[in-house]
Amino acid sequence: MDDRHHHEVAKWERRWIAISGLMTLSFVILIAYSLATEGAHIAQSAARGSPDTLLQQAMFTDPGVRVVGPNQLQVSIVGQAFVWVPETIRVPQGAEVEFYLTARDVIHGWQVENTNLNVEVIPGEVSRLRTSFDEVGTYRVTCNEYCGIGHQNMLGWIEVVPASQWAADTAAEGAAVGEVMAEGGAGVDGAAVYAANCASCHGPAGAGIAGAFPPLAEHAADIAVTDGGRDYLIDAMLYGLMGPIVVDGVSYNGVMPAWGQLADAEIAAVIDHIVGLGGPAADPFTADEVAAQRGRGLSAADVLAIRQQVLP
Ligand code: HEC
Ligand SMILES: [Cu+2]
Repeated sequence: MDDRHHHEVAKWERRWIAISGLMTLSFVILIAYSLATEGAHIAQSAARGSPDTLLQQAMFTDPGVRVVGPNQLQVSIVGQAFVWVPETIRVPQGAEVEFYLTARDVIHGWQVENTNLNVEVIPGEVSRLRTSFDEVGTYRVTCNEYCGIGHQNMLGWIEVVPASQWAADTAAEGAAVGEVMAEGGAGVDGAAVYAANCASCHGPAGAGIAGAFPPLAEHAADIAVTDGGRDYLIDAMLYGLMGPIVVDGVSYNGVMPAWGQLADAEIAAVIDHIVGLGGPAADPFTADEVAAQRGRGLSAADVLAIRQQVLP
């Protein structure tokens, strides 16, 4: 073998090793720079378990902002296709905020734009992240892990307001911070039931997704004022709905899960909520009306047959 060839090859190998070494070094410098200027925001795993058990924790049955100490907040967020619950979070400038995030269905990515806050949100795991926001403003939150057909709609907002304004707003809202929802009875917040159980498919404002999930805004109210429509809406909640339907000229052939596990008052409240999303006014639904439809043992296909009679 000719020694010259050996030298030639060795020379190029040294050059490439130097180039890759420089690349590694520049990556390390970039990381060090961002740690120095933006601080480290590395999410820790706070809990692991079955997704259902985690979601039953008070923090997640009622996600949102809680005051845990002077200038200290705890914020819990549930990611689900295709919404962050709650969608908007308001925090005071400079407060210590501890985020707790988990997912209801598939993996989502919680990314706060123009910051280095970026957490993989995993079903069966609670991620914890501590931070504070020094500048007043509104940050958009996106989902950066593809999670299905409505992924691009999965947006949220963090509003950072001056501490004085935050104190005034939360005093005005009273119950909105801390204990949010009264148990059962007329105190049930239909909007919260909707956000927690329905928004993932029908959208936060009930607009639906054409061809996949029917709209409820301006549609549930039409059903409610149709003969037999009230009982049909309750049946659809209690027993689900399956099979081909047409809403506003668009065909759907999906499965709507049954919601019988919700309390009567919650079902009444969530129907009031969707009826209130637009369209004709209807009388409020009552827990008694819901109770009267329980125990009929209908299947989702039976509910479709009822729909065909009510909405021919
Ligand atoms: C997993 C997705 C999903 C969730 C969550 C969901 N729905 Fe549905 N919903 C559907 C689908 C799909 C249909 C249409 C079923 C079909 O094609 O037969 C539907 C149909 C309906 C209908 C009937 C509309 C009509 O024209 O007859 C109502 C009312 C409704 N949903 C309300 C709700 C409410 C209230 C909640 C929360 C308690 C909820 N949905 C949660 C998927 C969902
Ligand atoms: Cu997502």
